[in-house]
Amino acid sequence: MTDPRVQLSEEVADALAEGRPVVALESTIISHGLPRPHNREAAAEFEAVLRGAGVVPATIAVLDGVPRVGIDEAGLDRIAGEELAKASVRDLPVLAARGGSAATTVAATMRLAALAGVRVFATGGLGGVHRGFATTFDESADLGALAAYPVAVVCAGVKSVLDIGATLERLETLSVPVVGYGTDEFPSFWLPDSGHPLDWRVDSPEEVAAILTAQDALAQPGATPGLVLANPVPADAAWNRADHDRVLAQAFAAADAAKVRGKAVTPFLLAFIVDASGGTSLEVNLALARNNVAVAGRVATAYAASA
Ligand code: PSU
Ligand code: MN
Repeated sequence: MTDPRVQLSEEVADALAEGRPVVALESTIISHGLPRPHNREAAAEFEAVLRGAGVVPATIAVLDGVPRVGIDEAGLDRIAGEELAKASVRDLPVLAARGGSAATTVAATMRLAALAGVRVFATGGLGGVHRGFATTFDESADLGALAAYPVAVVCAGVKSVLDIGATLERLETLSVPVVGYGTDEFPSFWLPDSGHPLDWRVDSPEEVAAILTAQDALAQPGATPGLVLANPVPADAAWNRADHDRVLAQAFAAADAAKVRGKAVTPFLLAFIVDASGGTSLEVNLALARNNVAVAGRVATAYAASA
């Protein structure tokens, strides 16, 4: 068996030891969320955005049984180029024992970031409660991870293919703080709004850092949740609402007509949406992810400065 312990890149280990800012990056968005070759370019761009701001990127994945926090160029090539499995938290021990490789979801990325001591994480969108959950019980393990690991996740909300209201209810039940970054409303991935108001809004990275510091001070060992920093897609990069609504309605109708069920529904819908939008949904996806990475860099910098 390979060593199942988390392996930090030298760069990440040094930065953490010296109290310099580090931002965790998810690998499932690279391997499953974005098509080739855009995915490899995006992986490089996210890291470059952070480095340009003096922040150390820690892309997270499991390679040959080793959970890695901070991945080199060859590792990024593998994540973008290979047909990797998608691993959530429950898959980590099996992969480690078998020497397997996988991209990590938000949940698994949070777990490994927490083990490494990385406090801030950027992704595109969170997993959540699926439409029809009352009969399928389909709810992403991302929500349970947010309740369990002290990592702040900068995201553009959840995709409107999920049940946004139910997702927010579950986050409340799980005692996960949800804070709008420059917004009073929860964003819905491709759109900056969703009709769901938020209780808390911040307008600067320093305000987020203050909340994280307070969360650390109030921490109960083994029971400290993460935080959702809901960062809307910039207005000039958002999808047009009418096109969004039209394409989503077409996607749901097509899934129904093709009798797609269960866990095949989301991949079907997302592929349909990229296609039917003529690539617009992909451009919006890249823009919001880039923006989340930039904001996460500023938050990690403010948090490191306040420590
Ligand atoms: N949302 C996106 N793109 C993604 C995902 C979510 O807009 O690629 C991925 C993330 O890795 C997230 C995972 O953690 O899907 C949730 O999957 P599941 O519902 O199977 O837990
Ligand atoms: Mn699921």
